[in-house]
Amino acid sequence: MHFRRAITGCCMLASVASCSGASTGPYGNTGGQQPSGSAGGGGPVGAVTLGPDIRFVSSHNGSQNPAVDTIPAGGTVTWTWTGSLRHGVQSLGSTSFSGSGIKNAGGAYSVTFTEPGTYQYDCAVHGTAMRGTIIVQ
Ligand SMILES: [Cu+2]
Repeated sequence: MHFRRAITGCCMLASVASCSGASTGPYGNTGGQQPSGSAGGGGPVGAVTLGPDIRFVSSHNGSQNPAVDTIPAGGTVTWTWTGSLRHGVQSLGSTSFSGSGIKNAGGAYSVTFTEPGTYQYDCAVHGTAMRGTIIVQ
């Protein structure tokens, strides 16, 4: 059931590449949500994780359910599946984008947003219990 593949080597590479000061990782913040401000969660703009439980989390500012990310037009949002639950990025409303479909843990999905607007989404599995918003400027 458990695929070990090159996960260990991959993770080591990833941690070296992304370990620019945030040694505690994306969930290392003890207080839950970060205060809104320039410091944020320290991650890149447009990086959102799904899970490990029922939540979308902005790696940039720590916001969750909804995870709110603001990106420039032409910017890309990448969702990364964590934990063991299946999730899916599902666009809501009239300003829509292509959803990911339902993916297993370890999946990733990216969308480049060219048109300014506010894009609401939720989880194709968990519905509005998991929500996010992308603001494209
Ligand atoms: Cu979900």
